[in-house]
Amino acid sequence: MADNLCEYLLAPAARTPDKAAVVESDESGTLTEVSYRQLAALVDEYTRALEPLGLEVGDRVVVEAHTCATAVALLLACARLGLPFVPVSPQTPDNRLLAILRSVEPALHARADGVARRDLPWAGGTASFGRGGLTAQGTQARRTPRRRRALVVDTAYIIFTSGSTGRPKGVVMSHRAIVTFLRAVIADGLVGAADRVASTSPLQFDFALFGIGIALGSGATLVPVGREYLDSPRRMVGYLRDAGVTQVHGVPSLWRPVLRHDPELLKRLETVRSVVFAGEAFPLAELRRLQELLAGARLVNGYGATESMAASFTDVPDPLPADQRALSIGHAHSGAEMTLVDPAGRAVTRPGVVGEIHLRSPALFSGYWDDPLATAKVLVPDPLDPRHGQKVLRTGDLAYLDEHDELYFVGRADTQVQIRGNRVELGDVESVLTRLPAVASAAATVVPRGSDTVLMAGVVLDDTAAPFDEDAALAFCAEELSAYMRPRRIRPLADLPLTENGKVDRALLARLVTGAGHDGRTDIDATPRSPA
Ligand code: HFR
Repeated sequence: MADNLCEYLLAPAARTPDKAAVVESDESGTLTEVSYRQLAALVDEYTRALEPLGLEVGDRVVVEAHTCATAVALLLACARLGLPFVPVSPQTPDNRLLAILRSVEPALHARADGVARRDLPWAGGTASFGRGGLTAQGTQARRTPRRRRALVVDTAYIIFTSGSTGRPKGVVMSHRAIVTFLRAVIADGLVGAADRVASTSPLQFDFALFGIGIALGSGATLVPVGREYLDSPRRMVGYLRDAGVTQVHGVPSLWRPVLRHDPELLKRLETVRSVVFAGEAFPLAELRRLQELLAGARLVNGYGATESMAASFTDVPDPLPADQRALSIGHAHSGAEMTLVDPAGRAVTRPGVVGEIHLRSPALFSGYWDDPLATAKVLVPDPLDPRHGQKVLRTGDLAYLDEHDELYFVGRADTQVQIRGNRVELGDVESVLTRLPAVASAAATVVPRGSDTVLMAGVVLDDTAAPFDEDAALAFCAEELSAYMRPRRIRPLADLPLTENGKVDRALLARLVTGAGHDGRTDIDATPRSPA
């Protein structure tokens, strides 16, 4: 059925079999192409290897791999057989992988060739897979299947989000949801068959699945960029250039090293015609520099959550107006709609009024794996008319409308920072800090201090910067920010701390800027530095 994820993504194999589906570098660093025909042959081979293992529609398969042709082929083979895949990256720590294994109880944990075997107290079936095929060990004997056919309402994949609070939540996405979403985004013109789409996120982040989905769904070419190419600006730009990449996907932190250490390199990316960034707001000072250096490239602000993969794709104005202080997240992709709802459940339609984004869409997730309570909190009756029974996604994100009916992201409802009763936008504090001459990037966070919460900030300096003068920085903040928004301390950092998916890790930042030592005492207990 066309709405099966595998059938949808392999469709180009019939039309353009010899076109490159995936371009990747082999161990010697040589770029190799895998055509749609070759990818389809790999999917057939893995399907034949999986069928005799006694797996049934709905049985999960954990796939541990980097984004590469064989991993894509295994994801598609699972999708063809109605086996939900659960992608994890080799960097996933043992205890987190164990928590995922214990939660989804997979029939198989498949590891890509080259990924180290882990010694985990887990007794399920395992497999290894690569160009030579898939070999399984220890799967249970064939049992009489209760379900024979994979339907579009069945689960295509389960992505575990880092879940800011407590245990990781498994976002369950059906074939129908993800295929409907990909079709809409491709129809909206984000990518075309002539594109070569670079994917830079780890496989357990659905930004990686997004790259696979829109590249193959549009008959374009996927260019996964390995971690070894992302650490050095020269290697990253060289790889994107050699592979003839036309569209680059990545979180804002992808661009931070090259913007800081070697910005002129970006002028060599003549083939890059568009950049899609997602995951968190792109700091405007850095975005302006990226826009200047990638002259003429289309910059797209992709907004959304794993629970619907994404919601909107909004072009950054070129040039970004100097007085613009926030990026628009525009309108939902075709076939979906974002509305703002106030705390009383009423629609917010007046410009400038903050409300919580609710997403109506056929591409919503099925629920959190094995967690009906968490599901009920976000898949809610439509607050604007609960009678029709159709659920909407309560995103937990706050935004306001401008006079052109465009949405502007303000922050997360659960990380709304209140300092002495005032709502603080960390982004506003960070954008003031990036105006300091020596500061390349900045991040702010709050740290509890007794009954109070104190605002703290970390800054990353330009290579050319003189030693950081905290007092001068604090004095600048005193001129630019109202008292309750001034950071108590501003600490220089080598780099902004990042989560596994490349977003700024504010919990780690809090520990770094308070210099919490082993004894847990922090130097914040010393006399406060910011001027009265
Ligand atoms: C997110 C969600 C995947 C593929 C997301 C393509 C796109 C988007 C995704 C990635 C993600 N400006 N805040 C933004 N699934 Br396009 O980050 N998913 S998530 O579930 O891990 O996190 C949350 O991240 C959202 O609820 C927002 O709070 C925040 N966020 N994009 C943006 C953003 C600001 N563009």
